[in-house]
Amino acid sequence: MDYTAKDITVLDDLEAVRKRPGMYIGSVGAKGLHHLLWEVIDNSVDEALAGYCNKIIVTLHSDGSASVEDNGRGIPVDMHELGRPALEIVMTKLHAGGKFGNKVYKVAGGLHGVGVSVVNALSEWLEVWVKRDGKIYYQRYERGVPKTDVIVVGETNETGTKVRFKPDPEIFEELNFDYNTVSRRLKEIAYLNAGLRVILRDERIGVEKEYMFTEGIIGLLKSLNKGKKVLHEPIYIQGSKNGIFVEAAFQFTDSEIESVHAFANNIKNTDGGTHVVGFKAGLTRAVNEYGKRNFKKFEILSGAEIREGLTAVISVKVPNPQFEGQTKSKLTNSEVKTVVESVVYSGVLKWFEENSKESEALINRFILIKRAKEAAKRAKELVKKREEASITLPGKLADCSSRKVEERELFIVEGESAGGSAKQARDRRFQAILPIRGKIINVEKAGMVKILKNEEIKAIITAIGAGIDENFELSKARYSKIIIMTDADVDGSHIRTLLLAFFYRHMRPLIEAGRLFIAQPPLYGVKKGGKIYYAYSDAELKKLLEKLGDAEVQRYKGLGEMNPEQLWETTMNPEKRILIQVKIEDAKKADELFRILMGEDVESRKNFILAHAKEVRSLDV
Ligand code: 0RA
Repeated sequence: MDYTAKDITVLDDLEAVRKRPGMYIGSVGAKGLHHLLWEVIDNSVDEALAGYCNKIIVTLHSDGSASVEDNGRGIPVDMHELGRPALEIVMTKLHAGGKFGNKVYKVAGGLHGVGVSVVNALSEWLEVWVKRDGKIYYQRYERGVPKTDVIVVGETNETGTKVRFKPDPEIFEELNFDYNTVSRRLKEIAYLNAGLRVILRDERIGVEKEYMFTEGIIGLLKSLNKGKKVLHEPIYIQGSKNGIFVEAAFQFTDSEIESVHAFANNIKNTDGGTHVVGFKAGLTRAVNEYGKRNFKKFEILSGAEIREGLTAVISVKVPNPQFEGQTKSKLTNSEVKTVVESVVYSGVLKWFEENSKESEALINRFILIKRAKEAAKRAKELVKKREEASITLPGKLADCSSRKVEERELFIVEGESAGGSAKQARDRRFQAILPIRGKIINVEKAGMVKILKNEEIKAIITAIGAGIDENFELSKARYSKIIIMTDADVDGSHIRTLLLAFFYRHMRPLIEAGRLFIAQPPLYGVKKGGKIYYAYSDAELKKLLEKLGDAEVQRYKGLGEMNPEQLWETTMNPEKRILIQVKIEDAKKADELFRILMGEDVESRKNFILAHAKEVRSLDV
């Protein structure tokens, strides 16, 4: 071979590709390796798309090479203007493929469509056979450089192209083609090109598979819906305009899931794009048009209401596809939307008009879904409103300043005077005080529903800020500790029971998380020699008196009897106080007790009081 100026540019191209393979195929790992194969396969698929080939055989050989054979027209071998055979130019020159006219729907450079010369440059060796004009032509290359001329090696009456290549170990970190990856892609190709026979031979494991789907994307749709309850036969629509070819197959199922699979020029677009937008617009418009024409008082349906349970496959063939994203996951050609929308609109409308029984059932389904979605939306708005309303904190709350929930404490304090003392006594940095009025509500007469309407209870809910019942979200609670601080008398005990029952019924996770406490104020103050000692139980008092001898004993009946300093020292100071953590069983008991005290059932209330007279008294202490 004699080298001319043109050969030098070929060598430049090869060098560029081998120097920066990532620029052309993304990576030199498994992904890049498979890109080589996709590139070669795409060329044959393009020939099939052009309508000249109906069979592609992919072979994974034991020596690490792969071959792709088709029965298309065969790559032209005649002399090209560069003074070399066209075949050689295609195989050695970057982006030369498109110039040869079979790539109407070729994918613009990048992921696929880099040209078979890139595959050649990155292969230890590559061999090509072309069957056309009654002859078999052959050429071999090593690392992209021709090692033979295009020579005739036999005769045939068939046409086609076969490329066999061995990825270069000097380039690739991964050299093994993955059977599953390859078979999955070939199956997809077969689905997307109805009638095309795609054969996979894996000589390494002695397996041969053939994919051929007469139904094309309808077959893909059916396989996607396998195991689902479908509501009708697949709807298939096709059409074209301005060189854009559109195919859509879809079907409604009884599931709630919408799943739309989109392809442009046989490439999967996982993020959809203009073809998907066009499909959705056309479908929505057609369904509403049909509804308006055939139903009295028809309410316009939204796209989402229509698409619940929809499975769809959309495949477009676009002359100059534009994609977004490294993996071509989204089609961006704006002209595609218009074409798909109009094809889908007229196709769907036609189907609905022709299949009135199915159409009526579908429209009724859409209306049902619309109602359900509206109801769900209203419920959501209600919760949101409630939450918004709860953002304004109750006026009586003396909040703390720390923003760290883990150190914030809320004291729910009974009585205005005790509330006042507590506000003076507290450490305002991390202790908040919510005073609640003496008898919040007539415990004996009011049920829980009424109690929830009670102003004091509402203040507690908003102060905690985590909602109630099934909408309660522990993570939203504004305090890490909720501390109930009530007087040690009958009223105090009533209120404590009510509060425990309330938390048990409406904020149970708070208790389960161990975040509800009962403050333990001292029962006695013992004065001796100008000093004051505290006793939290009768036993403690007894011990204290034994130690101190003669002393003045004061029994605290209410929190209000202590001055702020005393309240801080005895009940609120985290260093000295005693807090009783509420256990779920305690709260449950309180709830049972509350229900009986509430007394809807007079008989059981009587029995309970008789049976538990003692306990009730002790609770009331
Ligand atoms: C350019 C022109 C023609 C066919 C092809 C390329 C062609 C390329 C590949 C790649 C793999 N298989 C292929 N099959 C065909 C058409 C030439 C004519 O007019 O006959």
